[in-house]
Amino acid sequence: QDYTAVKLKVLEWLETAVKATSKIPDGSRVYFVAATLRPETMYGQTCCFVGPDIAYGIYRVSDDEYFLVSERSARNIAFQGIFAQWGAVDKITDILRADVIGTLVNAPLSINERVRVLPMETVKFSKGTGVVTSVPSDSPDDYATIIDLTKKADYYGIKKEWVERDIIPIIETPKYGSLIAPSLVQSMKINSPKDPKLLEAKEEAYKEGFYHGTLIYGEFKGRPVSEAKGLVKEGLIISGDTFNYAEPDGVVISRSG
Ligand code: ZZB
Repeated sequence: QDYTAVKLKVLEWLETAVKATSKIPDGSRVYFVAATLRPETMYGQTCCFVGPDIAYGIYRVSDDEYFLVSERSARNIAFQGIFAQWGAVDKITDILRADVIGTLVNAPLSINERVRVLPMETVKFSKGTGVVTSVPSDSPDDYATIIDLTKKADYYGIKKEWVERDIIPIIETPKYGSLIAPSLVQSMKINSPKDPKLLEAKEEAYKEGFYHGTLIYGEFKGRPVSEAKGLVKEGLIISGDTFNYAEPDGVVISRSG
């Protein structure tokens, strides 16, 4: 699978992260790195998700740059010429999800420039970087999670205002209007982030968005998604906000690593 890895720069850690992040040299940049298949939707990011029971770490890229990703993906990144030394992983510290919930990060290109790190129960340890950037306008999984987090903010120990951000229309489709994900979640009567119907909703959203969608926001407004995808991605690579991240197919990796 070929992903675009999006770098969300840490602007402010919460108190809970102080201990875990104490080994990061002062003045360094730390990024939550999210794997996406939809670079053209980055305008609509509203938060950044981390999953339960995933071994996360902070990894050294260079003296003043660090990535927060899953342990598993750090080992993949090491073989893609991103870290200082080919094949070598330099972990500064382990990170628990509880350490980083609420961290304030910068979401490149998004209308919501500053977004929070929030919990998502359905993040898989075995896919991407274990960090997911949330686009509730176009991802049914993200929309279903946002609804759940809003309802149960106290339970998750998060602030409502971290979740309730502007969901702006970025892609227009003939079938679902300009908010594909909310439209599908409502019409399919999906009311939990664990609803199995989300798989079908995701496939439908991918298909409609890609084949029939038009970008209605940003620099490439008016272009079909199939065309805009590459253009947005190229811009993000040139600006240094993303890099290509490939994942080996069909490789079974044990949980303990
Ligand atoms: C932003 C985005 C915007 C995404 C969208 C999708 C959509 P797939 O299709 O199953 O290969 N993702 C990435 N890593 C994980 C993970 N470890 N666990 C759970 N979800 C993950 O999955 C690729 C997409 O799933 C990625 O693209 C990411 O969310 C999420 F409008 O990034 B995406 C219709 C989908 N729309």
